[in-house]
Amino acid sequence: MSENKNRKQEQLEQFKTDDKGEKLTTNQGVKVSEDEFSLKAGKRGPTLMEDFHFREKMTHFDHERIPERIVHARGFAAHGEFQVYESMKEFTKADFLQDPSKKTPVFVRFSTVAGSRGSGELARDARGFATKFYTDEGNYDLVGNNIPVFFIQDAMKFPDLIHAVKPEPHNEIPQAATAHDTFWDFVANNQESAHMIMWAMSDRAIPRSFRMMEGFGVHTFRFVNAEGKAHFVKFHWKPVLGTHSVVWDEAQKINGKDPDFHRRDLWEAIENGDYPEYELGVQMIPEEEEFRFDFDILDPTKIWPEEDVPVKLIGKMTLTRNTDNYFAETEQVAFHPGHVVPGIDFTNDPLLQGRLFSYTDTQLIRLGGPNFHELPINRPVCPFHNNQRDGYGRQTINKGRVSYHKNSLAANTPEPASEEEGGFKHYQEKVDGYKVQARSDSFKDHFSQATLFWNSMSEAEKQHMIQAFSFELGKVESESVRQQVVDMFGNVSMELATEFAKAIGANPPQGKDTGVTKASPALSQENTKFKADTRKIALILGQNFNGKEVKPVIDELKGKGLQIEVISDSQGKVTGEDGTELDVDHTFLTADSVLFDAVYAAGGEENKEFYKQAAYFVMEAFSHYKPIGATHEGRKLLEADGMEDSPGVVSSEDTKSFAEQFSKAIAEHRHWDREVL
Ligand code: HDE
Repeated sequence: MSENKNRKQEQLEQFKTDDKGEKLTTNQGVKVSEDEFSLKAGKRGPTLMEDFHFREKMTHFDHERIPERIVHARGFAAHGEFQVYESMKEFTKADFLQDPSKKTPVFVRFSTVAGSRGSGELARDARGFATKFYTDEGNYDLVGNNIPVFFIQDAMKFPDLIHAVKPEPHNEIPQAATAHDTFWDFVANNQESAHMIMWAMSDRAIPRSFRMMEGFGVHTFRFVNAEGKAHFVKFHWKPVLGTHSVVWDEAQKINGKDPDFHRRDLWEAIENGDYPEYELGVQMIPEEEEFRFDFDILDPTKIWPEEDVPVKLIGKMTLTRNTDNYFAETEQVAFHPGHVVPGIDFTNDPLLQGRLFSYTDTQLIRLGGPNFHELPINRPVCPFHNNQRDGYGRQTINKGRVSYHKNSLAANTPEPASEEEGGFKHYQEKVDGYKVQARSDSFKDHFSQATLFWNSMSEAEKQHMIQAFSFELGKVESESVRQQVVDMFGNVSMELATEFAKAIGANPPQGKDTGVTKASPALSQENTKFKADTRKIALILGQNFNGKEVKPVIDELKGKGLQIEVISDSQGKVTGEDGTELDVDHTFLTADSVLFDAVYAAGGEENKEFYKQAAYFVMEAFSHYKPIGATHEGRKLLEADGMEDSPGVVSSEDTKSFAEQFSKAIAEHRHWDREVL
């Protein structure tokens, strides 16, 4: 494991312990002489209560679990650093956004939303993308998702949304899936969800990797500079490797073959030194221009199209270190959108306002009391002083008699800091209105941006969405709910709703859609970055393969930053006809094409069983539009179904330009223009 030290790492070091090589003790420090057999009255007699080691060991075990997060239970995290490109002084006084030479430690947790802690990672779902910046002015949490909008506009509805999406209450089915009646019933009866549903039914909801997805703060926040001038701001994370997804059939299979696919990918990338990178982007709107748009900029079901409000890339985050202990770090980390620093402030987005309550509240039950900020992973790297005292699990030993303000016995300290001294001053927004429980009229257009999203998709992406709606609603039992959803999405796009209505045997939608013709090219993954770096190739090899020619190809592909794993029919080694020996990483039994980005079939000795399994492997990868490379006997695998001339299939008799062509095909990610057989 790499040891990239930063201030947070140094702080965490103080809490780490390594039991290797030590004598076993109780938690009281008493050395233990027996750890296999409890104390009994006679070898075959009853266990005695006075066996304090047994009692302590069992009690601790009985209490090992804490409640999982009510949402985002399944997550995975890593440490890293953030650096701003140039000072953002003009817009914000946030200290960590001033100095390009300053490195701010971060801890990032990615998650799915609906599934339990043990659920498969390739569920069709939004992904959480929560970043804790350990700044010199205190912790700043950017608690975002990989989708820039949300299902609802007001936090009041969050419990309803989550009740509808979670497994149904009578039988706890289905796990980590939206394809069931209560979810779609919620959607049809809460039509503000339309835009978010378009994203959830798109490829965004089945990312290839945590390293290849965008992140969004979702809400509109405020940047405030030293002069007190404010800008509305939306936050974006842009992955350096581009935004890429798997296909739905593949996602479902990955959940069976490797339910840890995403965490394994992140863990291995970091262990290999392929540090995941994301650029931080901001969209900013001056306070005076709040009403310039045809949507309300406080509405969390709306994006600010990038073509209208450009994303300014202001810095980069690099994840450089895996955790030492999943529970202590990933499970105990407590994020909160209300953890802000001077220079970053809130807006009246009613979803954000409600979140400001929920996150502390949930930690109180999950982490068992008000002292969760003292857990090593949650501690700021700057000092903290106040008059809060006591509570479960208190670790700080506050000296002195004074725990109140104002006082004279401690010279009125700890004392509030002035703004110049770094004291947080809430942005002074003028608020004037009646107390009402209502939706603003400016929040009532639920469909225009959903149509904008549809218009922005490529043909392949549109097909994937039609299939996603057809799958999800195909699992809904209530005909009435199915029809309600068809009619609802007729407002978004008649084309989309008519297509999936056909697939699920519903009536076509009536009426007409919004008629919005605008598109936002930035929304299509077709316009993302394409790179071959770090992509995983399954190399299919049999005994007596052409070692002389294949080995240089392997070296060249590795040189281009690709990861290669050898697949064969049995474990151990494969030996080329020239004596080249390679370790077999997996057999056809322990691996599957869905776990790789590309397949390179280089073949080997004739063997019917080998070729049967290899042919299935290649065929499956082909059906998921993946790049296929074939040389030598491997080329035979392409003959059967006439794959040879398809896009993204690189087959070559001589290996000279093969690696070059193959890695180009890999960089393209998937070959959607391929006719799948
Ligand atoms: Fe969350 N959300 N959320 N959420 N959320 C939680 O807090 C909540 C929302 C997000 O890796 C919970 O510590 C309400 C939007 C992430 O630990 C809880 C509302 C966005 C994570 C909670 C929302 C998010 C959470 C559960 C509607 C994207 C995981 C455990 C008003 C901007 C953080 C916890 C991690 C977690 C409440 C909506 C992102 C219950 C009430 C919108 C990434 O407090």
